[in-house]
Amino acid sequence: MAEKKSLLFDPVETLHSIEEKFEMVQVLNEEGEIVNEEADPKLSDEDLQELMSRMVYTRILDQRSISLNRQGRLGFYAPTAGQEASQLASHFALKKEDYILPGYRDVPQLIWHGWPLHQAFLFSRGHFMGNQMPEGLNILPPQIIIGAQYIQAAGVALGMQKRKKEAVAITYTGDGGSSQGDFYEGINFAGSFRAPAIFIVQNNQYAISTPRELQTSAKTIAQKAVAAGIPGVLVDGMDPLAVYAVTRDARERAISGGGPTLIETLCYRYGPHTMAGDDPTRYRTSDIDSEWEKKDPLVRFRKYLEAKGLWSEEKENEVIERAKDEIKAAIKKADSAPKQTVTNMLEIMYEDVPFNVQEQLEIYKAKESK
Ligand SMILES: Cc1ncc(C[n+]2csc(CCOP(=O)(O)OP(=O)(O)O)c2C)c(N)n1
Repeated sequence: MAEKKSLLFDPVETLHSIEEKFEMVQVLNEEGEIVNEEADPKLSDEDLQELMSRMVYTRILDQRSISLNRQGRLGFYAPTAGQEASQLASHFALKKEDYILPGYRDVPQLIWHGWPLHQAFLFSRGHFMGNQMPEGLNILPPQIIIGAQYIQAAGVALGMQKRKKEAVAITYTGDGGSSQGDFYEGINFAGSFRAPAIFIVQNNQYAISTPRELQTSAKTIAQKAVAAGIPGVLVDGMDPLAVYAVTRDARERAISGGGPTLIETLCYRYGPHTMAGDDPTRYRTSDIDSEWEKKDPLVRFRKYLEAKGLWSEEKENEVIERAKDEIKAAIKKADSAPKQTVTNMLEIMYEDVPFNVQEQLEIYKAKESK
């Protein structure tokens, strides 16, 4: 029997020492106090108020979308409450030229990038007009295939690099998405070409009912960046200032040739996975819910802004009323879209329609013109 050779290093020790380095970045604690002066992005008063307005607006949009879904006036919907800092503060660090490759829960970032609300509602209803993005709006429709957007983001970022654009491709998936092959291929490929991409994993603790602990034996998802040779950051996803600072840095690194970054935002979804029958009480306890509610991004940001004299109940109510009015107008506009036909679907699918589809197209045109 060969003599057991000892390695020059201890791989278990190496693993642990790497894992320990991925500490969570936090700027604002649960009490709304700055705990990391150095990392404070020092946003202007106007920017702080704008970011708060967007988070409040989006919480209302979430509540309204849930009730519109229950009334049968919306189709597919994935609730967003609890993830506002992860979604909106990361988006706040972007520029119009940046490209967003979202997952199905990332409607808020698309709205703030310029996706008209009535189109988001049409998307939810599966109406083709929801996916006809306005010219110059750099977004793709929300991806339903888990993780597929990671590969597409690597490609879009590479395209931007080749065209010498000063812009990034940003993509979002969940903790479940980080177990997909596409996730690894995307971050590895982008790293290999130093493509200007930002890969965000919103770790909201559950992939439908599968808890984060079952997803991987890695201590953090951020550390998966190491194997791709790119920077990885673990950030408090309920802290808008930390999420903003980390994404801003990743963007700067990307556009200055430093390649992609993987960001894991620790957050929580308060609602069900989607409105299609998920019941979170079957896999989460109310104790876990209340632990996370204490970390609420809106609560801590409100405290922070109020202490600075930048926020009030009156301001918040103004945003709530505006959100309600705009949502009402947008759903009315979505209602006035023409009824979708099979012809519509077949016509927009191909540039050159294959003969067999052409045959079907003729049949449906005849049927639908009656
Ligand atoms: C490739 C693929 N496999 C399975 C599904 C079904 N599915 C839809 S959502 C989901 C869980 C995703 O969880 P996570 O990535 O953590 O994102 P979250 O919904 O929590 O935001 C699964 C398995 C899918 N849409 N695509």
